[in-house]
Amino acid sequence: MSVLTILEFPDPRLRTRAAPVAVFDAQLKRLVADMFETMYAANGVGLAATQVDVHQRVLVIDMSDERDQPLVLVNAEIVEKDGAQVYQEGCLSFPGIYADVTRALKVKVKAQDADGQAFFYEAEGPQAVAVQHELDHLDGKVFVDYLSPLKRSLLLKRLEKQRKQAASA
Ligand code: GNR
Ligand code: NI
Repeated sequence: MSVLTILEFPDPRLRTRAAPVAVFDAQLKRLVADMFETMYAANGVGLAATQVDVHQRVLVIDMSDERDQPLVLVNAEIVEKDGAQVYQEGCLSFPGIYADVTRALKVKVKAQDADGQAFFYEAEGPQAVAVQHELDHLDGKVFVDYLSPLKRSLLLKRLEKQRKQAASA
């Protein structure tokens, strides 16, 4: 297993739309294992393959405090959504930047596991936020896309400033 490099905004590769997984082979299982290792190493609650420059519809989530509830969704599609919630989001591709985003409160997804077995998964609250945030990455979308232009430019300036400070420290 390996910790992979996470692409950071404004890397244009984050705008790539991922293709469906067609072959459920050892290479896919290796990708999933590496994505979990990368997510845990970065203390993230989710990771989309897009963020590690693999443009296939694979996402991993673990919202548990104990970091022992790995969930992998391959070729996930939202089939139902309900309600709304505002949640303060962060993203491993925007280190140190947080902003409130409004999303559905509940989602039901149809997905496949790493063996290609289809299943339904229902999430509510923070879990539902994570699923929607990761699915957006697979479509080349990031959380700051939901903000007003003013708020977005403020946060992106802050990101630049933090990077400069980190580089000179
Ligand atoms: O680690 C993460 N935390 C987080 C917090 C609030 C809302 C969404 C997230 S996902 C993020 C990891 C990440 O960037 N996944 O794409
Ligand atoms: Ni993210």
